[in-house]
Amino acid sequence: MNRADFGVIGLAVMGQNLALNVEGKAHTVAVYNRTAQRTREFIAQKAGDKSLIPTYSLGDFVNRLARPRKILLMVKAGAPTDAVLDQLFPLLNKGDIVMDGGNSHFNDTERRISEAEKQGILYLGVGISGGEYGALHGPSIMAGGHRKGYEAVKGILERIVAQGPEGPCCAYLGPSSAGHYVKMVHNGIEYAIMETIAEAYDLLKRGLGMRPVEMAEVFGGWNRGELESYLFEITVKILRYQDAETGEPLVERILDTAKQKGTGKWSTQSALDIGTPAPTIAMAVFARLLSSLKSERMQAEDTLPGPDPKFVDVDRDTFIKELFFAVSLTVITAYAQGFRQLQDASKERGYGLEPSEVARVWMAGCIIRAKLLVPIRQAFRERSDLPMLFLLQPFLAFLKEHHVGLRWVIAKAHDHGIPVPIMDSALDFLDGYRTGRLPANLLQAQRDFFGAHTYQRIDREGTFHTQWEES
Ligand code: NBP
Repeated sequence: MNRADFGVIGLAVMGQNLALNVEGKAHTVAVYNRTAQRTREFIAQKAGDKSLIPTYSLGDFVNRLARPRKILLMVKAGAPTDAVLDQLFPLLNKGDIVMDGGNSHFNDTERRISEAEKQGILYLGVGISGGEYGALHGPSIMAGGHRKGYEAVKGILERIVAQGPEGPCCAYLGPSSAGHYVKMVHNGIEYAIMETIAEAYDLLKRGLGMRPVEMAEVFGGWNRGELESYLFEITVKILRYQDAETGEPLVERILDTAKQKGTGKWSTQSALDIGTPAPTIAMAVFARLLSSLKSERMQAEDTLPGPDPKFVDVDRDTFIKELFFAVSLTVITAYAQGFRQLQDASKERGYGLEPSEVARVWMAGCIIRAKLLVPIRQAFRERSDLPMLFLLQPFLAFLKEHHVGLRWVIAKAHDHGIPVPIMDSALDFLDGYRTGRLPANLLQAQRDFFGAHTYQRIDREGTFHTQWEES
């Protein structure tokens, strides 16, 4: 019987394209999907003369794989993934390799690794980024879990991922749930960058009165410079896209309610759990939540006071120039917070993450791929324990030169009542980080006043409590 050297479970958009990608690199791929019709359609439409083996039961799927089996799971995260694993594990043998390529929560991955270990299955939590196109042509893959399992699939993964300026965009990032944790923070940074771009769009639109095609020119110019990245590239294409029915820019016909699948929220929840400040990523999640209150916002627009959003006495070219710096600083801050979260999580969870390696894997294939990752990687190569990107060049010089621009843009936005929560949070984070004495002394006094929570002093050692008033 012809056996496959790779197997894919889950034939929605990601699974199909990854199966085709692996097959295209001279492998025979066995495929299985819960709903048989999807498998039939996939084979009928996409298989042609390809080396794909359709299977219609997990038992058959497992039997058609050469050992040790190499299986990639691309099903919906959460209960569906558990449902598949519950059926799959009993069918496998010691030494088989299971990769979960879905956006699984890192706690789920740790639990599944423990389950797999009982049977000697080599389990990998594998974050995959790049969407539908990346899955077919070259994604970025962030792997974690059983190292020996990774070594067994490394050759295949390196051939199917995007080839970046510094090699294939995949790596073993650490034990346990390291891969899924890094993917989660990747998505948190993605939320923040997307929201930053959306704020710039709003300022250009409502502040300067620009049309989408004009904005496309602005973003296109930025994308040819230091902000060159996938998210700016697609924004330019979106702004240029005309709706066939109305002849207007399609973006202006899209409902302004942002949905989410949860990875940004998880990233923020984990930042809170490990006690790392990542307010810009958190604010991007809250901004999406605020956007979901559409009907309330529509009512409030007629009720709550605020200034006219249209800028007066603002030179258009000057504003666009400063906005570039404001956006750049906010984007760098999102990366800075994300990398700091990864470093803190790595310490707490024992991942042993190498930030420069994470930057390398993000250089191509993934949604946050950007030219900026070149200096970011360099910074972490110089100092892998660098606590804050802005402490090193070229980021320090850029901040020195342009923080005034960020302040000015935010001030203009506030003067005109245009919300810029991500830019705000970035500036507040930077100002907080550079403030040697924050007003937290007053918080400590308040905590001690009402809860006898004690405080420390700056002029002597020890822990103190004060009876703040006569009882
Ligand atoms: P979906 O996330 O939409 O999942 C659909 C797949 O899950 C189908 O194969 C479906 O089988 C299967 N499935 C479900 Br739903 N419940 C199941 C169950 N109880 N038992 C067995 N199979 C079940 O597909 P996707 O968008 O291709 O994403 C796959 C994974 O990759 C997800 O974890 C996603 O978060 C992650 N991811 C997606 C992207 C992206 O751009 N879409 C990017 C990166 C990562 P059925 O056909 O029988 O319903």
